[in-house]
Amino acid sequence: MKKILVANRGEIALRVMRSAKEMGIKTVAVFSEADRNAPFVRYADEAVCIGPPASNQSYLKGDVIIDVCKKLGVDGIHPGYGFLSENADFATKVKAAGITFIGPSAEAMNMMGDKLSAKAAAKKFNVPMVPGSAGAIKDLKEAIEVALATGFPLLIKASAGGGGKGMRLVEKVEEVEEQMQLAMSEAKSAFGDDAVFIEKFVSGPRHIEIQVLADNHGNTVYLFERECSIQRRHQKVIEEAPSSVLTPELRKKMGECAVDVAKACNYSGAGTVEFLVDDKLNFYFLEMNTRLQVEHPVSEMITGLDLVKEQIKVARNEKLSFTQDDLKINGHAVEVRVYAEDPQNNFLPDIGKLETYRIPKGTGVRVDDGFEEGMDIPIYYDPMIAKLITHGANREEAIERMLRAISEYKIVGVETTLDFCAFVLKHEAFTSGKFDTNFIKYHYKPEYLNKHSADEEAIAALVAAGLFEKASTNVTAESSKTVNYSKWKKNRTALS
Ligand code: MV4
Repeated sequence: MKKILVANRGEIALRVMRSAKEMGIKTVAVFSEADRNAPFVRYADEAVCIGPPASNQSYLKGDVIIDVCKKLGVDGIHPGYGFLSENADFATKVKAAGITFIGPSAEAMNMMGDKLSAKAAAKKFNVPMVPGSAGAIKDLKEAIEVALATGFPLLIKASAGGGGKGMRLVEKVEEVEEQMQLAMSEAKSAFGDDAVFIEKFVSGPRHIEIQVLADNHGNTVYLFERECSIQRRHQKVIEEAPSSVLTPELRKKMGECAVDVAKACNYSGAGTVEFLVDDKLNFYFLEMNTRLQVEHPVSEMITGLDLVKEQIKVARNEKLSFTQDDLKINGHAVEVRVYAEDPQNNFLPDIGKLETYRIPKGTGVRVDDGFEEGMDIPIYYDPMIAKLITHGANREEAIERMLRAISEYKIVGVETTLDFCAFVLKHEAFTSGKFDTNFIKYHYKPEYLNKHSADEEAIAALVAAGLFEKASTNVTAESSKTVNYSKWKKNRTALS
């Protein structure tokens, strides 16, 4: 493989190209008109504009992207995450054009893209699953029978769904009919497929996923777990590896189940098997993601592997160069997603210019970003500015390092989720490890971040009273963890 096209944008395009470069592989970027000045476009050896900003006129234009490959003599496509990464039709067309799709087969994508066929495949390997319907619910009569056999509360889920879309909670039998109809019509309009199934509701679960890697010679390994329970409306906020609740025995059990799921679909490359883990540490297979995930760096930090390199080697038909026994967990890694969103305003995307943009540095800090100072955050795409990852000898050190890195990160021009992440990282429920997928719902209120303005008002009052110099040590000691330095400085200038 001599030349790879990255069918993606932003931080992940850059991250993929870096690994390709290390392997001596040339890179091609495709970009929309909104991304003309983005770092990933400049980083690539060649770059081609493929259309207007809207994704469906650029990054989702599979045929246009394949044409670029043919013109430029590209022999592999890396799809990143999102966009075309889990599109089986695209993978089929890429293969038909004689280009290597750096990812699993279209068959594996189709099987795992549909939750019911994924569960059917996993069942053959006795992978534990939440009790519920064996297949799609055909009619109301069956729905009521299955509901009564399963017990309440239960969930109706769309087979084609993911990320919580088309999921309905049902608390008593009288609600089954209405919720079935709603679930089916939601599924039909969102995915063009009204197949739904029933699962017993697991309350307060953890979301723990296993990274797997498979070659085309029958070797499949697990690269341990990622704890992804800290989510807000199905959007992950903080991820870490390893999870603080898994014992070595449970880790091995879940890892082996994940390998079984990968084998069940003849998986190739890097993939992720998602599980729910309940308060008694029972685990249940949910679904498999057939792509490189946003949060893959935490797995890289604890294993020392470069997952993109491994993907490329597998796509070149190489054998894995290590076995399960060679893999060991080294320390602890945490990732926070830095979004251009306003945590004070219901996390609405906050678009604008990165007037000041300075990233944290130092021991154990990794920043995967796609922006530079002076750039605008485009409105057309996901508002993630960066992923900030820290690694330490243990969980405490990784968290301390993350708080230090967050305090060094200087972003002016847009609101970000950095302070919100610091709030979570300092919370007792997080530091103790005793949290589940309801953490944000239970523990976060926008007022909790108002410390800024409270501090600033206190400082203003002290300055006015001529006491600022004397009292400042106390104020900073109290507030240095939450005060955004740039705002602080701006205010001081305004006041003095
Ligand atoms: C569940 C569940 C409880 N019980 N299934 C949400 C997204 C989709 N991938 C699966 N999801 C869930 N499935 C049963 N039987 C709770 C969730 C869930 C959730 C899962 C992972 C991470 C965050 C979540 C937030 C709310 C609900």
